[in-house]
Amino acid sequence: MEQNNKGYKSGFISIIGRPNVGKSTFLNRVIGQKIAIMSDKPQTTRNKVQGVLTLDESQMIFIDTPGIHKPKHKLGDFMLKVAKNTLREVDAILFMVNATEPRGKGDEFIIDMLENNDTPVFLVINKIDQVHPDELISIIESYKDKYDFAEIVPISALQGNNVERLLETIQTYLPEGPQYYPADQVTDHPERFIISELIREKVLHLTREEIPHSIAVVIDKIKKEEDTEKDMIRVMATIIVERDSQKGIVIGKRGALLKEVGTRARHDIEMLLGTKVFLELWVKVQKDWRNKSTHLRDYGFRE
Ligand code: GDP
Ligand code: MG
Ligand code: K
Repeated sequence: MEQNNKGYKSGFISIIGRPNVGKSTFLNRVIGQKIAIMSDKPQTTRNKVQGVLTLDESQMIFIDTPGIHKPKHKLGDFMLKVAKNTLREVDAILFMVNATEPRGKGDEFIIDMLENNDTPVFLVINKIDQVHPDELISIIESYKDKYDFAEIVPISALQGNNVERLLETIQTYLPEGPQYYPADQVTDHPERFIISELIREKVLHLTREEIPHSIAVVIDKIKKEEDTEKDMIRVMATIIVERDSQKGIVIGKRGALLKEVGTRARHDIEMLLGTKVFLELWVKVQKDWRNKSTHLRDYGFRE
């Protein structure tokens, strides 16, 4: 704890909203580092990722909550439970919606979920760079009576409009508290998770629609190579798919696709860790892993 001035504020802020409203984009802008994975495909972010913003007067710990939606299978149930618990623990909730889309069932589901929650909820209307001010007014109208929002703040996470003001407003809601994390720390132990998400992102990008989001990437080992001249980190990871046919797709002709996944992921991991990386990837078939609760723990889903 480097700083414990009287009046210093700190707290946890959860970001919730339908897939693709811009939660990761916002977090990345605020933290200024690629810690949450951005993608046009929904549900790329499946676990809590914390980004820490340290300012002179406050420290904000952001939680990029997975897209909350009606559960379709066991993993969905699990995610929803994690999300609900998270929402009770935090100091503020940013409920992010897309200014270019009318209020939908997914938004209603989230609003229902917020019932019986004392945490202040901000309605953050994102992507205002894409709408006319009149449209923005009708979006606000369509939400404002649905919940007792603490604040309604329009922003553009992509272009940065009003993001500064949003941060200042959040600060006013935070309790007095210590600086939980050192100022130079932007994430709370997520290297393993980030690395697995970087690999998963590359697989999803390179396979387009052929490989569903049901894949998982498990980091088997991250180890410093002692016997090399330069600093070098060895990362061993396994890509888990559900069917043999998917295994074939991920490996590709003569291993070409897997090799490309490795090249791209290695590049990003090297940027993240700031050292040379040796990446070893395996592909494994594990049928129906999503529905096996016992396996969820192994894949890094914690309650
Ligand atoms: P998430 O699923 O809520 O985390 O959404 P992402 O952050 O992955 O963003 C989904 C898509 O919306 C990406 O293509 C982003 O570039 C885009 N996006 C996010 N914020 C904005 C914004 O303020 N304006 C515009 N025009 N696009 C945005
Ligand atoms: Mg996201
Ligand atoms: K996404």
